[in-house]
Amino acid sequence: MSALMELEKTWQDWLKHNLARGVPSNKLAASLFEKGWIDAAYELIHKSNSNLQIPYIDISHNHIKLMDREVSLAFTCHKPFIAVINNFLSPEECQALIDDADSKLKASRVVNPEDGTFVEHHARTSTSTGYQRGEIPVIKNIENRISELVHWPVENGEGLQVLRYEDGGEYRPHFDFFDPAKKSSSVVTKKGGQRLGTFLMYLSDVDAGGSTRFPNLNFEVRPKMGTALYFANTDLNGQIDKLTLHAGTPVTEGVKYLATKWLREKPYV
Ligand SMILES: O=C(O)CCC(=O)C(=O)O
Repeated sequence: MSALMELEKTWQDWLKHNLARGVPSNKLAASLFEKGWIDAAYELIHKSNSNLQIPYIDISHNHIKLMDREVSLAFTCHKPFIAVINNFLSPEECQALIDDADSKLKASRVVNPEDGTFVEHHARTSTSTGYQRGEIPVIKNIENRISELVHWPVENGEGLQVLRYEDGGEYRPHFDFFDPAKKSSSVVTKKGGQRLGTFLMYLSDVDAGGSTRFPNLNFEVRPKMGTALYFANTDLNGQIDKLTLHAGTPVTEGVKYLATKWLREKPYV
């Protein structure tokens, strides 16, 4: 059953007209979404390959067969777009990332909103290490898998980061997008443009604490080895979405390992 075909003829004509004049499908989908035609909005996005300006996950099925792995959607939210993806990484991949990262970890840093430099900050008390894209085979495979799932080029991804949070370690509420109102925005978007999406992968089970919490949405995702969490930092129109405020809550028992991948608007070179 096609939700797009169910639209009234005037809307179907409106869509045809705007697609023909090159309006990006995500912007047209935003209008359908505002009308409450959510299935039609997603169908339009899924059917548009070339004129989409945002990453997307095909949520039309609960299980998704990727080239090298079958994953499943455990949770989705429409605004902002959020998906929890089970079975994204194998236990061996999680362990390989942990083993490689462990000896390289240093205090994590955040972007200084004043000048765009990276600085240590009490709001982010983990240790971490960053990789070049494709730096080791396991990362290359994971980057290809992310790219296939979110329909976004590998080249638009920042290098993967692996983080370790020990007892009390946290990342206080923050946004991942670059706020155009902040001074640093022009510096940090020079390479790659806006951070459109965040892809988090939990590499370990954690006994207590360490969830990823969205305070403006009143829910949190608990860490589970191999599970991934994706959220769009911008809405369908490409505008930053403040509902994406999120935090890594303090780990209170155990150790949390996480891999983070940020997806940019343009190639990140
Ligand atoms: O640790 C978490 O669960 C959240 C990590 C995070 O917010 C980030 O890397 O941007």
